[in-house]
Order: sequence, then C-alpha cells, then structure tokens
Amino acid sequence: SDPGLVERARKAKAALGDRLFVLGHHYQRDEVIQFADVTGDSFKLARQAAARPEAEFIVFCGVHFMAESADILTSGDQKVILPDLAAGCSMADMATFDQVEECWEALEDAGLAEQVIPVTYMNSSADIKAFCGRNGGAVCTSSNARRALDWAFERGGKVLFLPDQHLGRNTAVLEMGMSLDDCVVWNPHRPNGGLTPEELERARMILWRGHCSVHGRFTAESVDDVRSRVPGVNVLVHPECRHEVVLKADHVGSTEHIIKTLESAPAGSSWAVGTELNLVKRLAQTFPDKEISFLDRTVCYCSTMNRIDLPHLVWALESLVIGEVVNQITVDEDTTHWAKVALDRMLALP
Ligand code: CIZ
Ligand code: SF4
Repeated sequence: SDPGLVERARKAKAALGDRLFVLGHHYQRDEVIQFADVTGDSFKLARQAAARPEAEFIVFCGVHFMAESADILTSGDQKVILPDLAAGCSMADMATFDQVEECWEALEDAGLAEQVIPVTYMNSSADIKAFCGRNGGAVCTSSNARRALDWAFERGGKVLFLPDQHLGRNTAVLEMGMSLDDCVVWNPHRPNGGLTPEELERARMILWRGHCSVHGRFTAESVDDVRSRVPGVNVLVHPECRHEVVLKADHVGSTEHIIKTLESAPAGSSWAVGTELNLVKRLAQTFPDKEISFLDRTVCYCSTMNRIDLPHLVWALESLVIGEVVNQITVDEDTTHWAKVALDRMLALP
C-alpha cells in the first residue's frame, strides 16, 4: 500500500491515542487490517467495542450492519464510524423491514404467527434485529445458530430464520436432524412468499430467501475440482455456503472456527477453504507450514467489505483529528432498545 498513506494513518492514530479504537473484520484488506487494534468476526468485534467504554471513537472497518451492532452495544456518547458508507452487505439488504413485516402479517392471517419464533443472523440490519426482539425472537451468529434454534424450538413449533437460508438450512438439517422437507423458503418477491397454506402449516423452518453473494458462489463442483487437483486435501467451508457444498466438505464452521482449525492442523496438511478471499490469503501467509488454498478461484472478494480501503480509513481518521466526525452510524433509541433485547437473548444462551 501507498507509503505516504500508511504514514498518514499512523500519525492520525497516534494523535488520537486512547480516544480511538479501530476494529477490523477478518474479511478486510491487509492495508486496513494493519491498523486494527483488534480483529475478529462480527460478533467478537461488537463485544470488543462494548468492552471499550473509554474510547470516544470506534472506527469500524467492516460493513454497515456491524457498525450498527457496535452502536447498539456501546454507550450513548461513543461514536461509531464506518469509513465508507457504501460498505453494505448484500445479504442484509435481502431482508428489508417492510418485507419482513409483510411476511409476519401473512403468518398472522394464517393463524400461525403465535407459534413462530423469529431468529435473525447477526448479518441483518438493526431494524430486523429489533423486529425479532419485539416478537419474542433472538439474534444468532454462525457459531451459536444451533443453540439459538434449540432455544427457539423450546418456545414455539416453528422458526422464521432471517436472512440467510443456507445457515438456517445447514444448521437445521446437519446439526439438528431435521429433514429438507421440514424447511421451506419464503420468497419476499412472491405473494404469500410463494408458498401454499399447506406448505406453511407443515414447515418447521421457514427460511428467508437470502444468501451471501460470496459464500453462495461456491458449488459442489468447486469441491469436486479441488479434490481432483489436490489429492488428500481437506475441504473447510463456512455454513453460509449452499447445503450441497457443506455436504461435500470435510469440515464446516464459523470464521473463528476456521481460523482455529487451521491453527491446530498438522504441518504439511493441505486445505481448501471456502470463505472470503482476504481471510484465506492472510491465513495462507500466517501458516506457511500448511498448504492453504482458496476453494474456488472463480469466486472473489466481498466487494462491499473491500470498499473500506486505506484512502477511506485515512480520510476518516484525519477528519477525527481535526474534530470532524464523518460517517457516523447511529441507530435510533427504539430500534436500539428492541435490537438489544434480541441480542441479549443470544448472549444469555447456555
Ligand atoms: O463476521 C461474521 O460473522 C461473518 C461470518 C461475516 C460475514 O460477512 O459473513
Ligand atoms: Fe455480506 Fe457475504 Fe459480504 Fe459478509 S461476505 S458482508 S455476508 S455479502
């Protein structure tokens, strides 16, 4: 990265000292990650932000829903900043508040809402988390989805799982022993979700029709190809991948699980990893004694994660130095309250 910009970022960070805390998501570019005070997945970063009440400014190098979660979990006077406001998440955008309300009304009209517990993945907007809080539901991450679903099924006969159909299906079928027939997909662009009343009545998991535009691109052929190219390879994928990909893989797990698996893998072992490319490249550099490659070379970076680059970070930091708060992410009070209810239910899971 540009040495001039590196120097400017370093200076601005030094000038802000303890007033500043920089969070870096694992999928961020190296040029940005080098300035992170802590790295992690979305959940770990939100908790890290909450554990820094003395920091006046939290610069979140990640995407919009993550900055919202940090604002929800930090105190009122802390300011959360997203260096580029165009860093959204296509998965989170696949479930808008109006669409989810419409789905809920349809469930009410069908007399089913009372037995449905809404559970949303962390990768969703603050108003979807608040919707879950208001309607007796919870948030989950990819590492506690199973526990969150167990919790939900103790309270209702059905779950509405938002917005990632793959995480919902993979957890229900591979970890909880449900069948594919127990799952239906709610398509927000079709009347009644594209489902018949009988299908809704019978379903246990109502999966929102959302997916990650990175993880959703790995295919069963990606796995077959890498196995034919690399004999003895271990295939390790994230549960946001399609069901058929996860079925063919050797291991499946959250970002933190992927990192730990590679950390403890024997030297000389070989791995094809199905997750975001910035992270896979960094892991290959971090563990040079293992053969770590990307599951499918036709899949690329998360384009919105990559919007946060060094020029944007420098701009955000230098603005703070001169007393200008740019790109602050704020969640209104009512949404914060109900989103926190849903987040707290997750934090209380056994
Ligand atoms: O940080 C996370 O939890 C993940 C898996 C992020 C993402 O964007 O998929
Ligand atoms: Fe969203 Fe997927 Fe990008 Fe994560 S990797 S921010 S889920 S589009």
